[in-house]
Amino acid sequence: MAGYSGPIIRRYKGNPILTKNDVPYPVETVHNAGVVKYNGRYVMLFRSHLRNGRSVIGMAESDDGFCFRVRPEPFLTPCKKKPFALYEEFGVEDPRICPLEGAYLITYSAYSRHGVRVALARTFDFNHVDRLSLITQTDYRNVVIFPEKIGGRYARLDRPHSEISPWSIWISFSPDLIHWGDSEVVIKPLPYHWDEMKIGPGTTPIKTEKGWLNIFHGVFKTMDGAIYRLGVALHDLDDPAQVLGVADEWILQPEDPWEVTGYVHNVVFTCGAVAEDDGMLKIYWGGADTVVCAGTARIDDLIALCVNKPRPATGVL
Ligand code: BMA
Repeated sequence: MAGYSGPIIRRYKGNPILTKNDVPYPVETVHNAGVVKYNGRYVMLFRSHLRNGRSVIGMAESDDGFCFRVRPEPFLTPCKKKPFALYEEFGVEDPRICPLEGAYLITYSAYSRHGVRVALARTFDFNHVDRLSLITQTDYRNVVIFPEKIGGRYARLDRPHSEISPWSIWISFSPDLIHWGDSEVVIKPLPYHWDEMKIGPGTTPIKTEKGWLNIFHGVFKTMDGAIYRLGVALHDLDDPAQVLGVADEWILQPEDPWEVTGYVHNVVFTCGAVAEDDGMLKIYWGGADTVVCAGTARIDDLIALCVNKPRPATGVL
Protein backbone atom coordinates (compact mmCIF):
# COMPACT_ATOMS: atom_id res chain seq x y z
CA MET A 1 0.00 0.00 0.00
CA ALA A 2 1.42 3.38 -1.00
CA GLY A 3 1.65 5.82 1.91
CA TYR A 4 -0.03 5.69 5.28
CA SER A 5 -3.61 6.86 5.27
CA GLY A 6 -4.43 6.39 8.96
CA PRO A 7 -4.90 9.29 11.34
CA ILE A 8 -1.84 11.47 11.81
CA ILE A 9 -2.75 11.92 15.47
CA ARG A 10 -3.54 8.65 17.22
CA ARG A 11 -5.96 9.10 20.05
CA TYR A 12 -4.99 7.65 23.43
CA LYS A 13 -7.21 4.66 24.18
CA GLY A 14 -8.01 5.92 27.65
CA ASN A 15 -9.51 9.24 26.47
CA PRO A 16 -10.74 11.45 27.94
CA ILE A 17 -7.75 11.62 30.28
CA LEU A 18 -9.30 14.22 32.60
CA THR A 19 -12.90 15.09 33.45
CA LYS A 20 -14.55 17.31 36.04
CA ASN A 21 -14.90 14.25 38.29
CA ASP A 22 -11.11 14.20 38.66
CA VAL A 23 -11.08 17.72 40.12
CA PRO A 24 -11.27 18.01 43.91
CA TYR A 25 -13.04 21.42 43.81
CA PRO A 26 -16.37 22.22 42.13
CA VAL A 27 -16.02 22.79 38.37
CA GLU A 28 -18.23 22.04 35.38
CA THR A 29 -15.54 21.52 32.75
CA VAL A 30 -11.85 20.60 32.46
CA HIS A 31 -10.41 21.45 29.09
CA ASN A 32 -7.86 23.52 27.18
CA ALA A 33 -4.54 22.55 28.75
CA GLY A 34 -0.90 23.55 28.46
CA VAL A 35 1.52 20.72 29.28
CA VAL A 36 5.27 20.65 29.88
CA LYS A 37 7.87 18.24 31.23
CA TYR A 38 9.27 19.43 34.54
CA ASN A 39 11.84 17.39 36.48
CA GLY A 40 11.00 14.31 34.41
CA ARG A 41 7.28 14.51 35.14
CA TYR A 42 4.43 16.07 33.17
CA VAL A 43 2.78 19.19 34.50
CA MET A 44 -0.57 20.27 33.07
CA LEU A 45 -2.30 23.62 33.53
CA PHE A 46 -5.93 23.39 32.44
CA ARG A 47 -8.96 25.62 32.16
CA SER A 48 -12.17 24.91 34.08
CA HIS A 49 -15.51 26.67 34.10
CA LEU A 50 -16.82 27.36 37.57
CA ARG A 51 -20.55 27.13 38.16
CA ASN A 52 -20.89 30.87 37.50
CA GLY A 53 -19.63 30.40 33.93
CA ARG A 54 -16.25 32.02 34.55
CA SER A 55 -12.96 30.19 34.24
CA VAL A 56 -9.99 29.40 36.48
CA ILE A 57 -6.77 27.48 35.81
CA GLY A 58 -6.01 24.23 37.61
CA MET A 59 -2.91 22.08 37.75
CA ALA A 60 -2.36 18.34 37.37
CA GLU A 61 0.75 16.12 37.43
CA SER A 62 1.64 12.82 35.81
CA ASP A 63 4.47 10.31 35.49
CA ASP A 64 3.50 9.02 32.05
CA GLY A 65 1.76 11.97 30.38
CA PHE A 66 -1.63 10.25 30.32
CA CYS A 67 -2.66 9.53 33.90
CA PHE A 68 -2.91 12.87 35.74
CA ARG A 69 -3.64 13.74 39.35
CA VAL A 70 -5.16 17.18 40.01
CA ARG A 71 -3.89 19.46 42.78
CA PRO A 72 -6.47 20.21 45.50
CA GLU A 73 -6.54 23.97 44.80
CA PRO A 74 -6.67 25.93 41.51
CA PHE A 75 -3.28 27.19 40.27
CA LEU A 76 -4.39 30.59 38.96
CA THR A 77 -7.60 32.46 39.74
CA PRO A 78 -8.54 36.05 38.82
CA CYS A 79 -6.06 38.43 40.42
CA LYS A 80 -7.16 40.88 43.08
CA LYS A 81 -4.24 43.30 42.63
CA LYS A 82 -3.64 46.11 40.14
CA PRO A 83 -3.17 46.19 37.19
CA PHE A 84 -4.35 42.61 36.65
CA ALA A 85 -7.56 42.79 38.73
CA LEU A 86 -9.18 45.17 36.25
CA TYR A 87 -8.59 42.77 33.35
CA GLU A 88 -9.20 39.37 34.98
CA GLU A 89 -12.61 40.11 36.48
CA PHE A 90 -14.40 37.65 34.15
CA GLY A 91 -11.83 34.87 34.43
CA VAL A 92 -8.55 33.40 33.24
CA GLU A 93 -8.46 30.94 30.33
CA ASP A 94 -6.43 28.76 27.98
CA PRO A 95 -2.93 28.62 29.53
CA ARG A 96 0.16 27.88 27.44
CA ILE A 97 3.45 26.94 29.12
CA CYS A 98 6.81 27.86 27.62
CA PRO A 99 10.07 26.57 29.15
CA LEU A 100 12.57 29.40 28.68
CA GLU A 101 15.95 30.13 30.26
CA GLY A 102 15.26 27.99 33.36
CA ALA A 103 11.79 29.45 33.97
CA TYR A 104 8.30 28.38 32.88
CA LEU A 105 6.37 31.20 31.27
CA ILE A 106 2.60 31.01 31.29
CA THR A 107 0.49 33.01 28.87
CA TYR A 108 -3.26 33.06 29.41
CA SER A 109 -6.37 34.97 28.32
CA ALA A 110 -7.59 37.57 30.81
CA TYR A 111 -11.28 38.39 30.39
CA SER A 112 -13.03 41.49 31.72
CA ARG A 113 -15.61 44.11 30.82
CA HIS A 114 -12.81 45.68 28.75
CA GLY A 115 -12.45 42.67 26.46
CA VAL A 116 -9.84 39.92 26.30
CA ARG A 117 -6.12 40.52 26.76
CA VAL A 118 -3.21 38.14 27.23
CA ALA A 119 -1.22 38.12 30.46
CA LEU A 120 2.21 36.67 31.19
CA ALA A 121 3.07 34.88 34.42
CA ARG A 122 6.20 33.00 35.46
CA THR A 123 7.00 30.10 37.73
CA PHE A 124 10.23 28.28 38.49
CA ASP A 125 8.73 25.37 40.42
CA PHE A 126 4.94 25.22 39.79
CA ASN A 127 4.37 26.06 43.44
CA HIS A 128 4.84 29.80 43.38
CA VAL A 129 3.68 31.89 40.41
CA ASP A 130 4.26 35.60 39.67
CA ARG A 131 2.37 37.68 37.16
CA LEU A 132 4.84 39.69 35.08
CA SER A 133 2.73 41.84 32.78
CA LEU A 134 -0.25 42.14 30.48
CA ILE A 135 1.45 41.72 27.13
CA THR A 136 -1.30 42.68 24.69
CA GLN A 137 -3.94 45.33 24.42
CA THR A 138 -7.55 44.22 24.23
CA ASP A 139 -8.92 41.84 21.56
CA TYR A 140 -6.06 39.38 21.53
CA ARG A 141 -5.97 35.70 22.44
CA ASN A 142 -3.75 32.66 21.91
CA VAL A 143 -0.23 33.93 22.56
CA VAL A 144 2.47 31.23 22.36
CA ILE A 145 6.06 32.21 23.12
CA PHE A 146 8.96 30.46 21.33
CA PRO A 147 11.06 28.51 23.87
CA GLU A 148 14.32 30.30 22.97
CA LYS A 149 15.50 33.68 21.73
CA ILE A 150 15.67 33.94 17.94
CA GLY A 151 18.12 36.43 16.41
CA GLY A 152 18.68 37.91 19.87
CA ARG A 153 15.00 38.58 20.57
CA TYR A 154 12.08 36.78 22.15
CA ALA A 155 9.40 35.81 19.66
CA ARG A 156 5.75 34.85 19.88
CA LEU A 157 2.82 33.90 17.69
CA ASP A 158 -0.39 35.71 18.52
CA ARG A 159 -3.91 36.31 17.28
CA PRO A 160 -5.42 39.78 17.18
CA HIS A 161 -9.14 40.19 16.46
CA SER A 162 -10.24 42.13 13.41
CA GLU A 163 -13.54 43.25 11.93
CA ILE A 164 -12.25 43.53 8.40
CA SER A 165 -10.25 40.34 8.04
CA PRO A 166 -10.72 36.76 9.28
CA TRP A 167 -8.74 36.36 12.50
CA SER A 168 -5.20 35.33 11.58
CA ILE A 169 -1.89 34.24 13.12
CA TRP A 170 0.73 36.97 13.57
CA ILE A 171 4.31 37.00 14.83
CA SER A 172 5.77 39.63 17.19
CA PHE A 173 9.18 40.17 18.78
CA SER A 174 10.46 41.54 22.09
CA PRO A 175 13.74 42.47 23.77
CA ASP A 176 12.41 41.75 27.28
CA LEU A 177 9.18 39.64 27.05
CA ILE A 178 7.19 42.72 28.13
CA HIS A 179 7.33 45.07 25.15
CA TRP A 180 6.34 43.48 21.83
CA GLY A 181 6.41 44.78 18.28
CA ASP A 182 7.67 44.39 14.70
CA SER A 183 4.47 42.42 14.14
CA GLU A 184 3.74 40.66 10.87
CA VAL A 185 0.87 38.49 9.71
CA VAL A 186 2.13 34.97 8.97
CA ILE A 187 -0.88 32.69 8.33
CA LYS A 188 -4.40 33.60 7.27
CA PRO A 189 -7.55 31.49 7.08
CA LEU A 190 -8.20 30.23 3.57
CA PRO A 191 -11.61 30.85 1.94
CA TYR A 192 -13.83 27.78 1.60
CA HIS A 193 -11.36 25.70 3.57
CA TRP A 194 -11.71 23.95 6.95
CA ASP A 195 -10.16 27.00 8.66
CA GLU A 196 -11.93 29.75 6.72
CA MET A 197 -13.63 31.47 9.68
CA LYS A 198 -10.59 32.00 11.95
CA ILE A 199 -7.34 30.48 13.10
CA GLY A 200 -5.18 30.86 16.21
CA PRO A 201 -1.91 29.52 17.63
CA GLY A 202 -2.30 26.40 19.77
CA THR A 203 0.77 24.77 21.30
CA THR A 204 4.06 26.40 22.22
CA PRO A 205 6.15 26.12 19.00
CA ILE A 206 8.05 22.82 18.80
CA LYS A 207 11.68 22.94 17.64
CA THR A 208 12.64 20.32 15.03
CA GLU A 209 15.63 19.98 12.68
CA LYS A 210 13.46 21.18 9.79
CA GLY A 211 11.84 24.16 11.47
CA TRP A 212 9.41 25.23 14.19
CA LEU A 213 6.19 23.24 14.23
CA ASN A 214 3.14 25.36 14.95
CA ILE A 215 0.01 23.40 15.83
CA PHE A 216 -2.96 25.75 15.55
CA HIS A 217 -6.74 25.63 15.59
CA GLY A 218 -8.98 26.54 12.68
CA VAL A 219 -12.72 27.11 12.63
CA PHE A 220 -15.34 26.45 9.95
CA LYS A 221 -18.89 27.76 10.23
CA THR A 222 -21.71 25.37 9.28
CA MET A 223 -25.51 25.53 9.42
CA ASP A 224 -25.13 23.59 12.69
CA GLY A 225 -22.59 25.96 14.31
CA ALA A 226 -18.81 26.20 14.24
CA ILE A 227 -16.38 23.25 14.06
CA TYR A 228 -12.96 23.61 15.73
CA ARG A 229 -10.20 21.48 14.21
CA LEU A 230 -6.40 21.42 14.47
CA GLY A 231 -3.85 22.16 11.76
CA VAL A 232 -0.07 22.33 11.51
CA ALA A 233 2.49 24.66 9.95
CA LEU A 234 6.29 24.75 9.75
CA HIS A 235 8.24 27.99 10.32
CA ASP A 236 11.87 28.72 9.49
CA LEU A 237 14.19 28.09 12.47
CA ASP A 238 16.16 31.33 12.20
CA ASP A 239 13.39 33.52 10.81
CA PRO A 240 10.03 32.16 12.00
CA ALA A 241 8.16 34.91 10.15
CA GLN A 242 8.94 32.74 7.11
CA VAL A 243 6.40 29.96 6.80
CA LEU A 244 7.90 26.93 5.09
CA GLY A 245 4.56 25.18 4.73
CA VAL A 246 1.01 25.07 6.11
CA ALA A 247 -0.59 21.65 5.79
CA ASP A 248 -3.67 21.76 3.59
CA GLU A 249 -5.40 19.05 5.63
CA TRP A 250 -6.47 19.27 9.24
CA ILE A 251 -4.66 16.93 11.63
CA LEU A 252 -7.52 16.43 14.09
CA GLN A 253 -11.27 16.99 14.05
CA PRO A 254 -14.02 16.27 16.58
CA GLU A 255 -14.94 12.58 16.28
CA ASP A 256 -15.15 10.95 19.69
CA PRO A 257 -18.50 11.45 21.48
CA TRP A 258 -16.88 13.76 24.10
CA GLU A 259 -15.48 15.95 21.31
CA VAL A 260 -18.74 16.14 19.39
CA THR A 261 -21.02 16.81 22.36
CA GLY A 262 -20.44 18.85 25.48
CA TYR A 263 -20.34 22.39 26.82
CA VAL A 264 -19.56 23.64 23.29
CA HIS A 265 -20.22 21.02 20.59
CA ASN A 266 -17.70 20.01 17.93
CA VAL A 267 -14.52 21.37 19.45
CA VAL A 268 -10.97 20.11 19.60
CA PHE A 269 -8.76 22.92 20.92
CA THR A 270 -5.08 22.56 21.85
CA CYS A 271 -2.88 24.58 24.17
CA GLY A 272 -0.07 22.07 24.69
CA ALA A 273 2.15 19.30 23.37
CA VAL A 274 5.33 17.59 24.58
CA ALA A 275 8.05 16.46 22.17
CA GLU A 276 9.67 13.21 23.32
CA ASP A 277 13.25 12.07 22.63
CA ASP A 278 12.02 9.19 20.42
CA GLY A 279 10.56 11.54 17.79
CA MET A 280 6.98 11.29 19.03
CA LEU A 281 4.80 14.16 20.11
CA LYS A 282 2.26 13.89 22.88
CA ILE A 283 -0.52 16.33 22.12
CA TYR A 284 -3.34 17.46 24.40
CA TRP A 285 -6.67 19.01 23.48
CA GLY A 286 -9.93 20.04 25.05
CA GLY A 287 -12.91 18.00 23.84
CA ALA A 288 -16.13 20.04 23.40
CA ASP A 289 -14.82 22.48 26.06
CA THR A 290 -15.63 19.76 28.60
CA VAL A 291 -12.80 17.20 28.97
CA VAL A 292 -9.06 16.85 28.29
CA CYS A 293 -7.93 14.33 25.66
CA ALA A 294 -4.49 13.17 24.54
CA GLY A 295 -2.92 11.60 21.47
CA THR A 296 0.41 10.96 19.83
CA ALA A 297 1.90 11.80 16.45
CA ARG A 298 5.26 11.26 14.75
CA ILE A 299 6.99 14.62 14.47
CA ASP A 300 8.34 13.61 11.03
CA ASP A 301 4.79 12.94 9.79
CA LEU A 302 3.69 16.41 10.86
CA ILE A 303 6.67 18.00 9.10
CA ALA A 304 6.00 15.96 5.95
CA LEU A 305 2.38 17.07 5.87
CA CYS A 306 3.46 20.74 5.97
CA VAL A 307 6.07 20.31 3.28
CA ASN A 308 4.43 17.81 0.93
CA LYS A 309 0.81 18.92 1.02
CA PRO A 310 0.90 22.69 1.59
CA ARG A 311 -1.74 25.33 1.10
CA PRO A 312 -1.00 29.06 0.80
CA ALA A 313 -0.01 30.69 4.12
CA THR A 314 -1.39 34.17 3.52
CA GLY A 315 -3.23 33.79 0.24
CA VAL A 316 -0.56 33.20 -2.40
CA LEU A 317 1.59 30.06 -2.63
C1 BMA B 1 -12.57 29.92 21.68
C2 BMA B 1 -12.01 29.95 23.09
C3 BMA B 1 -11.59 28.56 23.49
C4 BMA B 1 -12.72 27.56 23.25
C5 BMA B 1 -13.25 27.69 21.85
C6 BMA B 1 -14.44 26.80 21.58
O1 BMA B 1 -13.02 31.20 21.29
O2 BMA B 1 -13.01 30.42 23.97
O3 BMA B 1 -11.24 28.59 24.85
O4 BMA B 1 -12.23 26.26 23.44
O5 BMA B 1 -13.63 29.03 21.60
O6 BMA B 1 -15.52 27.15 22.41
